[in-house]
Amino acid sequence: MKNTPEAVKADILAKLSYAIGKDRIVAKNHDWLAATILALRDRIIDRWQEATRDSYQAEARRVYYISLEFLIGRLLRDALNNLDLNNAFKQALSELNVDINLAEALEPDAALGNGGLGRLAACFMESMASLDIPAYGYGIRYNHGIFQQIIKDGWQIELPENWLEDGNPWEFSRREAAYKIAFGGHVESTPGKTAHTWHPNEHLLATAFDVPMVGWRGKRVNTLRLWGARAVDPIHLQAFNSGDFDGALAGSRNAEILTRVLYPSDSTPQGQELRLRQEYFATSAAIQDIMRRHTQQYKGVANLADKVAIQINDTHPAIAVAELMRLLIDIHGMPWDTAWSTTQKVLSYTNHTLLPEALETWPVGLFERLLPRHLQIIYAINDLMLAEAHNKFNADDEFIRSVSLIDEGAGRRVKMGNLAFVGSHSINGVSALHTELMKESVFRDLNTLYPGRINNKTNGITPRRWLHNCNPELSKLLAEVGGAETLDNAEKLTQAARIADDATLSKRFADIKVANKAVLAKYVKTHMGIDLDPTFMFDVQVKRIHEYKRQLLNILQVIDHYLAIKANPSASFVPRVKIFAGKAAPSYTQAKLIIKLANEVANVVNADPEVNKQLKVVFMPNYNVSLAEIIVPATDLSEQISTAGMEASGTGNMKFGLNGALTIGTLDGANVEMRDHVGAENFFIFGLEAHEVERRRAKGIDGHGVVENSPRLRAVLRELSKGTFSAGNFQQYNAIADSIYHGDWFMVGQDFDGYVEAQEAVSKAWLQPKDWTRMTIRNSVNMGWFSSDRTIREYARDIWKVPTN
Ligand code: D6G
Repeated sequence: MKNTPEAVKADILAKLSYAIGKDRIVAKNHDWLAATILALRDRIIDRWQEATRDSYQAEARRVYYISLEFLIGRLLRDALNNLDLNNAFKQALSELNVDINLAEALEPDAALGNGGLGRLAACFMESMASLDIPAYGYGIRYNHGIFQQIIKDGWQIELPENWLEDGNPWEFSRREAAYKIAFGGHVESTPGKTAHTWHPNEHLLATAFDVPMVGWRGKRVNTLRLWGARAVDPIHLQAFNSGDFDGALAGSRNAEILTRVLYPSDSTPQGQELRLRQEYFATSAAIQDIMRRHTQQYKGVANLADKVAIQINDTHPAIAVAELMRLLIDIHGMPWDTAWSTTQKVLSYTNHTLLPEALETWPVGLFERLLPRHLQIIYAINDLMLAEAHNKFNADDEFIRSVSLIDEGAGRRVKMGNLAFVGSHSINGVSALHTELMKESVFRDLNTLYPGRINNKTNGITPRRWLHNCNPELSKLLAEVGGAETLDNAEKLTQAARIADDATLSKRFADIKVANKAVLAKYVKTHMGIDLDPTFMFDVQVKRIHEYKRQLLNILQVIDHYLAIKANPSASFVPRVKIFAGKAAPSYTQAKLIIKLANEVANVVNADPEVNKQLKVVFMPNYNVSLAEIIVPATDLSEQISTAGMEASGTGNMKFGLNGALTIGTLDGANVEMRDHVGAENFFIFGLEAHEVERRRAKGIDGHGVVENSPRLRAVLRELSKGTFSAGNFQQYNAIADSIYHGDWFMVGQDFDGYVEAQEAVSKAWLQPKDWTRMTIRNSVNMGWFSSDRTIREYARDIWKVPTN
């Protein structure tokens, strides 16, 4: 296939006519987008098939990444750049009088994820293809990705997001990959036999939709397989004909509900059950597909552990342990011990959080009702493990309670984190600090029982999307100075360090930032009507809204700054724009109140002529991957200010650093390693450290005392209760003040003064533009280690035992 602009142009026109059915005289931008994607897709498919052939012929070990989230965002730009077809397509389209940017903006942002965990899965898919690993992603084809956020009167409102409404030209439905997923019923056992027969009372079908994942320079194209749900019998005709329309369509309805939304709210028992059903659905379909592919090729499962490596992304797919055991024993007739050692060799688990509420547990009753055979298997694994604990250590009750797969307190529950741990040969954390804390806290006793399984794999980001695609001018400069190989190996970006010592190059570096800020300012003006001045410092905190991420700390500091300006309006302050964006979980009331506060502070600040010449505040609605691609390159200061010990890694921190933002942050997650790489003198650290947080919590915190000791915080909280940001409603933010006064769990009060001081240090640094630029360059060129290529090489070497290229 030719890739000249002429050839591309002819192909796009052919697609427009024969696939879309439109003449160019009436074609709209969405038609051009579809025709462009189809023309590009043809250029991907050959490589895709080659990769499929290659993995069959080479009999190589395949890697499977099971994740309930894949936040892939738009795919057009990624694929164009990774195949080096950007210019050819741009020229072809411009000859057709189509603005590629306008067409591209119509591509839906595939938001099959919530935040960092899902975006990590997407970066990993790209890196696995770029490193030539035969890898498959498995997830769910949710009809509605993460909700669309609008802000009304300062409050978050959730609207459904309809990314599939107009079809998805990237996906291929694979009818041959359809699996029965069962629920409920009972289990039949035969005395003396390990294999059992499960008689479920409910079935539905999982059907595959494949999306190609293109690696850098088109090295390899892998598959992201997303499962849709269908009823086994879409309609019971007899019931329908007898007038029972609801009953006739119940199967279809149940199947449809299953993949409707990502993260059904689990505040109701129905929502909880649906989530467990989703998890089992996706995991069972993936494991059945893996077994199908393997047996098709190797005519049996004896060598499964040699040929298959499955990564469980967080606890959501942890049921894989019991499902793989079930299939090996009940369907393939493997003896228990062989099945167990096979399962452990095949599976590995990534832990993403130490927050107890995020380490899933399911009521035993629910489990028994939906997955009776799996519960039996889990009990059997538990019995064997607890016996081992007794034999090895003469374990006491507390130890047994901690390692057990069943939580016997307040209603019996199955502990999915523990299940994933015992069923895996590798359990990894996502930053050095997080991994250490994991060993000391959640998995302390399991780590004693099974030492050596816990290891660290610090997260990473793909430099293709997060530098080359979103910040092409900076990518060009870095490659020009550091060498073209920096594009292939981001760790070589250090070769561009001399930019910092060269006045002309430094100026170019700084100018690129200003140009990116102008693009963001224009976006904000168009979408929100707010004027931003690109010479202000762009101080940004964008991520999910959560108390531990402490957007509140940031907003309180904004109020402190506002009060300082009001007290002395003629003084000159470093001009800043405070930018916030992020979604709060629909049932997370406190997080939604924080969004309200951010918006109201923005309204007051932006409308006050005494203040808005030196300070602006913006809350950008509907944060998603595409918005991040505009914000990240335009950021001067990156806010990574979580309560120490609570952010497992973070990946936003890396994206900003790579694009030349300075970080203000706590010693949490990957911030610690980032500071080590870029040098403490180029990083603004403040606040309590993880062990101190733990110590204070254990001792108990006098919130009133904390506020008493900080006059500035006191003044800020007084302002909240005066109704300045709530049109005179004095009670509006009581819950926020209470969170500090009553225990200050997230250390917002205790870190406030330190944060304000660190912000003052930032302002001081900004006043020395040459030094500031030097620091930003040092941050950018030293971030290459945080490439997801490095992370994936480590997974491949230490966990999956597969080669990389
Ligand atoms: C992907 C890539 C395509 C291949 C298909 C089925 O869509 O080339 O034919 O998967 O492959 P298996 O699932 O049968 O391995």
